[in-house]
Amino acid sequence: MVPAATIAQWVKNAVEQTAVHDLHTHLFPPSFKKLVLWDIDDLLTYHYLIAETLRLSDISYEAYWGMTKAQQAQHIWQTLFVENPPLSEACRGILTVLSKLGIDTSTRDLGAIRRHFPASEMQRFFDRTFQVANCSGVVMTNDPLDPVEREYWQSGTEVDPRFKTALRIDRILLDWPAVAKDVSDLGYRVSGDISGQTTAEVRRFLEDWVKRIKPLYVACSLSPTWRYPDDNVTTRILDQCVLPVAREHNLPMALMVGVTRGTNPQLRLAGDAVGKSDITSIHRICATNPRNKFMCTMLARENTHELAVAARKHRNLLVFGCWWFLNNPSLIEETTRMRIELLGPSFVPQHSDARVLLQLIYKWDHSRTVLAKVLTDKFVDLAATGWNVTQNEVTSAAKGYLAGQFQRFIDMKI
Ligand code: HDL
Ligand code: ZN
Repeated sequence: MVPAATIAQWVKNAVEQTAVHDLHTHLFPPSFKKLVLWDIDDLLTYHYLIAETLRLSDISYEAYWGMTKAQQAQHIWQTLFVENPPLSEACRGILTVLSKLGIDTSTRDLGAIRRHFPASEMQRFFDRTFQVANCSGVVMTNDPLDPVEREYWQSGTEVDPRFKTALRIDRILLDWPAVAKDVSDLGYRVSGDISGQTTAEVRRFLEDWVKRIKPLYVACSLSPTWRYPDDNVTTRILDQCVLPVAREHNLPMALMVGVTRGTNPQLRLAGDAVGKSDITSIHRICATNPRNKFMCTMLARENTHELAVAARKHRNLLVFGCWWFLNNPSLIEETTRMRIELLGPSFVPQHSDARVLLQLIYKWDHSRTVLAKVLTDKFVDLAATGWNVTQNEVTSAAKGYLAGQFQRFIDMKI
């Protein structure tokens, strides 16, 4: 029987040495300058840390939002790293980034740390980050209704090949009829009601953006109250516009379910929360659209188990990631262990959700550590049955979890 220590080494090597293809981020290529976040001040003003700071600081929301980004970063550093122990996952992440980049934090002096990130070095940090994170590529979140981003696409801006696309359609699905004017202003004959012409024109809008950005999948985030089917515009747009276009182009529809937007508006992007969602809707949408492929991640821990069971029932459903409030070591371990036990190799354990380039370094370092721990246990359990575990088998499993399973699902013809 292969010794547990040997298996542990095989798993550690395989997980560390396998390049990850990160299937969901909010990153942009260096050419999308106005949308790039990459340095220490961007890291510190990540919305997770804003929420944590405003719990410990006595500053008012107005006073915080009235600061410059540099002042906000200084206040967050002082509050979370100097006056308090940086114990949260988001704080630890920043220290992991700095450590992996060889930056000394012993002085706890933000000014000294800032000097490692001159604006002129941005491009070099792109290459260094992908290399340190061992990441082969990331999938962006591309919103054609964001005027700043749209301008880059319509002007033919060059896109670094490491940056793949995903067509994000929250507003099309959730903000009808209010969004109809924005779509109409782009030259599509749509109106507030989902009448015949509007349906055809929404499909044409989707088709145009599929052709323009060549997405790997179409995505939307949904609230805990989302139901499918429902007697509302969201279901009609899904059934009459989105799912037909996705089917025609063999594109998965990524359903990211469970976010309650703007629970505390004073926190802006940091103000979203989580709610338990309806798993029956996932079963129904997969079962009634057997020629569509669906990716799904759910934000509530309570939905994790039933989502993994749902994936066992629908071969057109790919479960992915420990999303957002689940992206913490304790919950990544619990979730990944349970998913391997229920799904074996056929799921994607993690995505980074990175918004700031350097986050790739910590989000993947932390997740790889947990994945390696769980995968070691599972292969040791296999060896205990007398199964002759091989190093190739371990390497193949790691490659599947970090890139292969996603690619297989993208390529799959249903
Ligand atoms: O809707 C989403 O894609 C979420 O990931 C949100 O962007 C969220 O603010 C986030 O960044 N989570 O990590
Ligand atoms: Zn996201």
